[in-house]
Amino acid sequence: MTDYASSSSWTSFLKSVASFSGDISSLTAPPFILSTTSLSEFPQYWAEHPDLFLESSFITEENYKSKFPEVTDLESVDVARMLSVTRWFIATLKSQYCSRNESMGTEKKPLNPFLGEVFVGKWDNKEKEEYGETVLLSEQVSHHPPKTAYTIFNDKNDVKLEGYNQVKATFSKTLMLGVKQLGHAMLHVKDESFLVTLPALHIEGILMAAPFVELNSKSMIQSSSGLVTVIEYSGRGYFSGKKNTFKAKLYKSVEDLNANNYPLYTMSGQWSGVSKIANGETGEERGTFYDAINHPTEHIYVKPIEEQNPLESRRAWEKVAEGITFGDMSMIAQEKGKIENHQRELRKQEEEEGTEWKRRWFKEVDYSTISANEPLDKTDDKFIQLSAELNLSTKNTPSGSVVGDKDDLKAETCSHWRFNRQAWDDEKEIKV
Ligand code: 0T9
Repeated sequence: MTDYASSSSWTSFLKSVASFSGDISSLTAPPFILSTTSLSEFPQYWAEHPDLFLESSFITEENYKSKFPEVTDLESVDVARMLSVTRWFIATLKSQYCSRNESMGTEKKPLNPFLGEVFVGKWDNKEKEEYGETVLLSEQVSHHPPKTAYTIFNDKNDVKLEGYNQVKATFSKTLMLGVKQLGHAMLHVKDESFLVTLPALHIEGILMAAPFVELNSKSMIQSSSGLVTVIEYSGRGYFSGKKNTFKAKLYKSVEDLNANNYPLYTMSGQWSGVSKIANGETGEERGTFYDAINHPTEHIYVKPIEEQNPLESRRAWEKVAEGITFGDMSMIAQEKGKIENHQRELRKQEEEEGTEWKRRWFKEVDYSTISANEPLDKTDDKFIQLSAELNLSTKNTPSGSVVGDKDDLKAETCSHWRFNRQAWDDEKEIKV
């Protein structure tokens, strides 16, 4: 334990939490709990294992059995791809939810991106020619409330991920921060699509100035092949005495899931450690599913700051980040103030001109007028169809909400952010 917990800056921060309005960015926290990384960078966590991100695209009718040698009862190439996508997803969790603790000792409050902030980079995978380049583009498409849209694509192997992040947070009386994620992610691998719902989480350890994430609830991965995986999370003590545990079940169809039939496979263990795969009916083990310890992450390549555009995250926040590193409150306030004033100036100007900040690479799609039976070319993605399979709400609800539940009934809009590839192909100023 550190003595941060008893510092006056922390106790006064905790007092300010009592009057929390729902907007975490408005809380002024002491420098030691501030991260020098903006939330616009978080989408990189989806691809810090470029091999697993791409793996399903290499699985074919001819080779699928060899991809999971210990799973001797694999019945089809679709199942092999679904296992692969499930493994990729499980492998992203350690980056998504543990990496700040690993690099900085605790979870920290990320920088709150400004409207139009972008973060771009790539994994060039030079050592593996067949991988080609994997590119990440992330853009802050809304400031109030904060929303970050992103895509990660690999043209060579026809793999694309797109999605957006938005959270709703509430402090409980015991100073636990409950967080619901409102966005979703979609993975497209050649002709197959997967809808991924995002788990709810909570931040523990705030009182002790040592915050960390625990996942709750579940995630679903619905494939256009009909296969579906349900992943349930728990923290210490529920499934076992270990932290970061999960239980995943891969079903042949949503009908099997709803009828409580046996899954094809169950995967369980620690997502930040080792997990095993077993036959879903007999429980017979089929070897290791994923071992996070033996899979170091590969970090994204980002251009040096001197070569970055002023809208690029690390360049824009450079001075604020310096202030945080020095623990210099007044420098932080001054440099943050510059960014905020500039943003206010822009908003004022737009209001006077009757214009709006132009989103760079993403567009907002209103799904309220599109139905599940509509021809696919009306939407360029399969969000509606895949949601319908699982009876998921397509409204702006916490990820994983079901049609007719209380969040679905309360929500009014169905607007989601999608990548506009043409806009990126036409991009002249920002390069990866
Ligand atoms: C999408 C992820 C998300 C973003 C972060 C809640 C949180 C902001 C959102 C959900 C990523 O794919 C996954 C991981 C971690 C999530 C963050 C953890 C966290 O603490 C922050 C919130 C906004 C805070 O900074 C709370 C302040 C606290 C650390 C100090 C009291």
